[in-house]
Amino acid sequence: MSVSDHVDFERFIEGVHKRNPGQPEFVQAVSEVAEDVFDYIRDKVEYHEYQILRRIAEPDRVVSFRVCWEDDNRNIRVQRGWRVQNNNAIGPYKGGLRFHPSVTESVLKFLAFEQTFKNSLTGLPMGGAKGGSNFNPQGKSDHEVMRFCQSFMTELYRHVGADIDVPAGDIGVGPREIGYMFGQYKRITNQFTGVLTGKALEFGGSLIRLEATGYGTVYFLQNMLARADDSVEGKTCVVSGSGNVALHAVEKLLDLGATTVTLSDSGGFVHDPDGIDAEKLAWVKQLKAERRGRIAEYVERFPRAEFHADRGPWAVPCDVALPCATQNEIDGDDARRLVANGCIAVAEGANMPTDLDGVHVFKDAKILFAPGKAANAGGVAVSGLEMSQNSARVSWNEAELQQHLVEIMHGIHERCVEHGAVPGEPGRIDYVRGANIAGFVKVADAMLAFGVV
Ligand code: NDP
Ligand code: 2IT
Repeated sequence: MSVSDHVDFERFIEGVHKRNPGQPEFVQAVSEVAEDVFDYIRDKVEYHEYQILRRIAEPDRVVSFRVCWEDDNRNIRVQRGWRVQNNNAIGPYKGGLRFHPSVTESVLKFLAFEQTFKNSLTGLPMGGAKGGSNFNPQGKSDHEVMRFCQSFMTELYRHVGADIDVPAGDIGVGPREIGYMFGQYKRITNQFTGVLTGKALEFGGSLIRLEATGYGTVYFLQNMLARADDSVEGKTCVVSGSGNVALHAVEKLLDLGATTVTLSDSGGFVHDPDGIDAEKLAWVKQLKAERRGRIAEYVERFPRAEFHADRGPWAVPCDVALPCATQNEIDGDDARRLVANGCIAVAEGANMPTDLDGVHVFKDAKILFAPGKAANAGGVAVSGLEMSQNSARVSWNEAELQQHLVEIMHGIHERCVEHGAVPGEPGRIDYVRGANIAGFVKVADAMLAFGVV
């Protein structure tokens, strides 16, 4: 960036800061994208004249609402719900719902902003949105979760629709919650439409949607390593999280001959130096899905492993790191530790798990670093395929869908390579820059076609 471009960039970020007080995650996500986009649009007058980035960084709308529900002790509980519809230039709004006590408007705005670029990268016609609530499903009974989901949908239904906005799952929202919300939408509207994705197979869900984010993240890793004449086989991997994304990433790593030595949750991480094999993985899946237990229980069942409370797994030496839990779980120090311990590749299964300092550490160290908006796009891509199947009232078979997912992840990798070449360093790809620019161009060109709206 030249000095005057840098001044423009600083002024832009200052404006974002001022307009979004108390929303650090949103400002962080916009800053990361703007760093690359400012450089790219330097000589592209129309993007400046039409204020494209400024407009993408202002959500189309933020809907905020009260969600009341009654717990099992008949106490009335009050939660906040939101849907952030960021941009629908290239398709209906699309993005998950997150139920977690850490959810704020800032978190959902950052996620909806990122989703806009991610969905564009998939090549499918989907705009960007995100929603959720500060409701904490942990420790709640099935009936409490059901009542909450029904109450949440009783407000949300008026803002969504198969051709308007199609939510799905995210942290704290899996098949159980999607079932309750779909049931309530159908009941209120008397319509059976593809208003949510991540549905069970019996009522319009798609095969491999559950696996798609974790598998896709590993496919992206595979593409990066293949381009560097390397492969996933034989790698030692550190994975965080123990939810949908983490466990399916571990499953695919195992398939491809890599060894995963860690898993985590908000209580801490487990380190299993022998590796998490198929039997152990099946046990963790059951622990999490059926018993909704804590990862600390792993060491009771597999005593050669160690549990470390209140810490992430980033000090464990590895070849590859896959952060699959939540935002800002890798800071600059974690990133420096990973690099010092010989990590050669990072693929983000979670959204924005690396903070800005950490991103710069990985970029400076020139390791292979795949940002979430590229690496974890497999989930929303298969959601897009679920929408297609719902519209056509068909169900594709597993082989077809697997093939689509592999091809879509390959296509995203190609788009990153096309836009991520580092000047003066032949062959090197900056995947962050590649993803930001490739994601931006499609949305920006659609917005230009619409004029000022
Ligand atoms: P799950 O709810 O299935 O699992 C989340 C995991 O992350 C749990 O192990 C959870 O631990 C842990 N976690 C959540 N919040 C925190 C926190 N504040 N600190 C430490 N650990 C935490 O969610 P997913 O696997 O679906 O989502 C994981 C990440 O992947 C998120 O960033 C999500 O946005 C992203 N993602 C998800 C997609 C999907 O299709 N599901 C698609 C693309 C991205 P605990 O149980 O203790 O809370
Ligand atoms: O962050 C994400 O891409 C998701 N949670 C999946 C969104 C979706 O609509 O499938």
